[in-house]
Amino acid sequence: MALFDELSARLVPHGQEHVLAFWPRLSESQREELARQVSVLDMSRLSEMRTAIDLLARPVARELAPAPVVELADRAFPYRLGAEAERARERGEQALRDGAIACLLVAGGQGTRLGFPGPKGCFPLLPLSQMTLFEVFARKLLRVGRQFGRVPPLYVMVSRQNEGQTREFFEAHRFWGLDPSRVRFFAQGELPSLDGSGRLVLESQGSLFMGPDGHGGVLSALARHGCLDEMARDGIATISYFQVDNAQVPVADSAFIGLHLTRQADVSLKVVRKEDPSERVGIFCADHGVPQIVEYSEFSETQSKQRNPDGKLAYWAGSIAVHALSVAFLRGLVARGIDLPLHAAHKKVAVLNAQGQLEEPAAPNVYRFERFVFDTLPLALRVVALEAPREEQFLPLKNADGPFGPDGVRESMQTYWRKALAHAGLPASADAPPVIEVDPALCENAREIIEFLRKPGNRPMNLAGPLHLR
Ligand code: UD2
Repeated sequence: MALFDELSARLVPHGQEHVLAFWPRLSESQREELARQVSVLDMSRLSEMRTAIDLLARPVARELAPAPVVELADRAFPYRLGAEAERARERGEQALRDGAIACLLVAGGQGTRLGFPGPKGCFPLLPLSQMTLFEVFARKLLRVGRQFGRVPPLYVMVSRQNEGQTREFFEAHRFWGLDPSRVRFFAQGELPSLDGSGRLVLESQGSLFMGPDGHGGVLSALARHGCLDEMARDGIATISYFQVDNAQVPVADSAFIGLHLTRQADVSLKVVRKEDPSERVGIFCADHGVPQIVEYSEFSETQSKQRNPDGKLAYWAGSIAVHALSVAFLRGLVARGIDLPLHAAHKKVAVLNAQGQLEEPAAPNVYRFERFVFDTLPLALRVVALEAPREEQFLPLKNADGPFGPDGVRESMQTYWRKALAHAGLPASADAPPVIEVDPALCENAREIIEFLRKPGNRPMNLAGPLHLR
């Protein structure tokens, strides 16, 4: 059968024949590319996509209530964990010594809001060294290795768009001293988009408008690339999951991992106390008694603002997108053929008109689809949420400016380290505070830097100029 007929046979039964409307005008290579896209499309997903669109218009009725969280014992700087998490730390440390932990960095996003021309992990963030986010995580891992005698393997989820650049960046920097054989890149999947009539959207005459399938694509991507089997074979029971945007994230927090293990959880998460009801973080809560994260865009304003009699927000537990995931649990989902649900978002996207020209829309015109990793929560038998100190562990680089832009993030880092130094008896001058940078391979948080500065010889003599602690 000719290629055109083969593709038609796939598309026509689903009312998608318009995808081939420009076939006669395409070059041989354009035809090949379109054929590749169409042949890997899973047509059975179309109905799932339409359901996701319907859910946008008519969300299912939820019965929400706050869900239990293991809270901090003390929120005063530099913070204390609760007794249970503190006890669990030993278990987490043993797991790290045993090599039973893998780190998983999701870095497949497009970073549109930051407006940086490249993978977000290549962004030079630290104020003195211009260290990039990828190097920050690599150095944090090296530190874990020094502490526990083994550097956990690092799995990096990338997308088709940024895989090449990400790999090249790691290679150009020789993986910052990590063992390249212990760094595994794997590409997430892609999903097409639909217009208001449920038709596949074209971005050019010879290609569909595709996008990464969300960080929830991690489940099928880990399975497809054989990573879950590899982990099981290597004795890795737990994945320490984090996002590329969080510059302050502890990459393998022993207390958190230990709590996940002692409570025999399938999925665990970290939350911070929301002060501002409109903060754009997912809310950890229970729906009909089932713990889950409801994304900020799906949470009603009334609920976000609901307060307890003491005036505190009822739904205070904001997810910082840090998880511990049980490998056995994920393998179980895959074995049962379970994938995470699709979420639709209505976006403004320039698409082809019937004449084959790109047209900028005036209003949202296209439905894009993503899966969210936190949809593993309702599938889990046991879930644990641990409160994390915000200033210490949550400093995401999201936007081009504002508090979550590069300057805002650097400023918050400065405030944090200055506070830590003041606690160590080194108060900065209020008029001309020095710029401080702490090597992530040296110390991860205020408690550690205070300890470090207490050791003889580590105290900086001069607080007048930039202070690079490494
Ligand atoms: C995410 C959470 C939000 C909150 C916040 C904390 C979602 C939908 N929302 O918001 O609840 O916890 O983070 O900072 O997760 N990524 C991929 N592939 C994709 C899409 C994203 O790898 O297809 C990665 C991306 O590289 C980044 C992370 O996932 O590391 C977060 O993505 P985002 O920026 O879309 O999430 P955001 O800020 O809306």
